[in-house]
Amino acid sequence: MVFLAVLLSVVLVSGCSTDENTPVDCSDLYKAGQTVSGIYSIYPGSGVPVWVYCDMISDGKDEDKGGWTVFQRRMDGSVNFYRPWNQYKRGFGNVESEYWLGLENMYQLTRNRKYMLRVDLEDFTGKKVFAQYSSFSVDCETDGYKLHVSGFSNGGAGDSLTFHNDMKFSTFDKDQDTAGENCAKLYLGAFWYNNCHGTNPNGVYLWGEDATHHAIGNVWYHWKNNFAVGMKFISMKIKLVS
Ligand SMILES: [Ca+2]
Repeated sequence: MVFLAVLLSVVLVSGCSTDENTPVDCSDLYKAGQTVSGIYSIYPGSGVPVWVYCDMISDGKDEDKGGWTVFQRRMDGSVNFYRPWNQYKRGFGNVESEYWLGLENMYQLTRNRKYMLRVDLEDFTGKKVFAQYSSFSVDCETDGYKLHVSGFSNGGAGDSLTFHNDMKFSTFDKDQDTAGENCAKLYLGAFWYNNCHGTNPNGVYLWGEDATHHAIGNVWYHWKNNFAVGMKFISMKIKLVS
């Protein structure tokens, strides 16, 4: 009886640690009335809060506005994205500017919920385009954080990501790409490289166009049909499919 009481209290205590109102992602925050873009804490998996930038005002159809959880962002070259596996697993950078949310968080988010993906791009002349995908998920670490992305629709950017569908994630110290060489080392980034890439969002922040070293920049090939034009701004973000 005493044992049962102890067991019951343990269950109750662990039950209390999970607040039903805890937001899993920015979609939850948006639905709860948070309509201002900015930094929020979310709970992607194990009850540990993670700071993230929520985009609550993205353009597009009405149902596509708001509730976007940004998992990758480049905007001013302030953060070095040439980093090893453990950092891409856990996440790094500054949530106010440039950061990577972390593959484990992305797995935790997408394992139980269905998400769409939007990639926003801006060049150094101020032109803005985007690409959207109706389905996005990331497998667990044992499966190499494999990417699943499909359902492209064009916001002027063209499709540079379907080429990376079903690829595992690679860093310079963990080569899981389909090329004989190490794509992360060749192109100075980290990504779901195939053989090797159509976009390199975690590559070198080029500050514009530079063809000195082939395709090392934070480029999106199918917008410019050019591997030498680095973006001024990139953000990759996901939103719950309602
Ligand atoms: Ca390889």
